[in-house]
Amino acid sequence: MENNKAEKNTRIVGPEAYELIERLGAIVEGRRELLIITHTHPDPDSIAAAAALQLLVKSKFGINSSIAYSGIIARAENRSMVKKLKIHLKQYNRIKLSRYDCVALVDSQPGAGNNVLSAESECNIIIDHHPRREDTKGDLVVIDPNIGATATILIRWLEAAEVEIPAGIATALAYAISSETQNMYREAAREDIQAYLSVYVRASIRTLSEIINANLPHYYFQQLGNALNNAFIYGNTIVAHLTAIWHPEIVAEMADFFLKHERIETTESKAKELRKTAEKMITLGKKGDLHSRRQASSYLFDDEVVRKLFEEIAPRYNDVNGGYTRIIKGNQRRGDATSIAIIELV
Ligand SMILES: [Mn+2]
Repeated sequence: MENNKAEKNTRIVGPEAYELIERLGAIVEGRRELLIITHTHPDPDSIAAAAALQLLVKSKFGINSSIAYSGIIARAENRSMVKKLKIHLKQYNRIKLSRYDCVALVDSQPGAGNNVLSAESECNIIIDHHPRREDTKGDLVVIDPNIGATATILIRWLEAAEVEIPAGIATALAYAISSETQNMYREAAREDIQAYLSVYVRASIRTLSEIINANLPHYYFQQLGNALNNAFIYGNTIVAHLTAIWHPEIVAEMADFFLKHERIETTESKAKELRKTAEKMITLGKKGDLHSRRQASSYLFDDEVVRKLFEEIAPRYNDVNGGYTRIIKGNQRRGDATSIAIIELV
């Protein structure tokens, strides 16, 4: 009974969708070309949302667009997603900016740090599900932090605009929602589940499975091996020494991997506190005398961690003073938008 009631209250195509599409049309109509910007290192949600927006403005308003990212597509799953679904993304530094007279940003906001736009950058259209930043402004700003994926907003619009979603884009959107919400497991909104189901029936299940089970390159296993060998638990944080990394994205991949550990629930602010302690501990470890060891024990409680600190970790930093750690942001926790972090020893 309860379920039925909720079902009626939440519709994929809400009346507000029609109004927003009309406003979108007023912005893009008559333009030469739209530039759609994703994350610097685009994740499935930003890639799928960009592809869906591209489809919407083309089908509904006849406007061409390009999708651009400024970093690299690092994860094997994401590489496989754009390759298999033939989603065309351009390198931001290779495009001619003067060609575009309208700019959209998906799954982020100017100045958020994970995209090429600064807070002062002109951006016409912003579609996102992260908490609204104070200085976010544009001609059309649609931000819904109660939704688990930007892809969900775009699916709602495509349906309201009665645009047929081809299998490739349906597959991208389905993968975006499932990866963003960890298979609907992590605080997906009812809208996300409904949107997922509506694209899932149009998606290529085979391609979806090929993306999820993408072959992982050798460096992934090398990095994972290093991380596993060097990681230790401190409180409810995993501290992992990753040695030389192939690309910054790999750190987030490792952080995601370690999030499966039952004791990990560190938030960014806790990680910042912990960082101070970690730096202090390494300083004690470098001194290496009995007094320092006792001081460290009173903080760390776990003898094995103290041993590891004094015998394995601290000696690595003999030649440097300070700056031993770096905080890596992992995925954002849905619902309360707390950032999960992992501390890396550099
Ligand atoms: Mn997202």
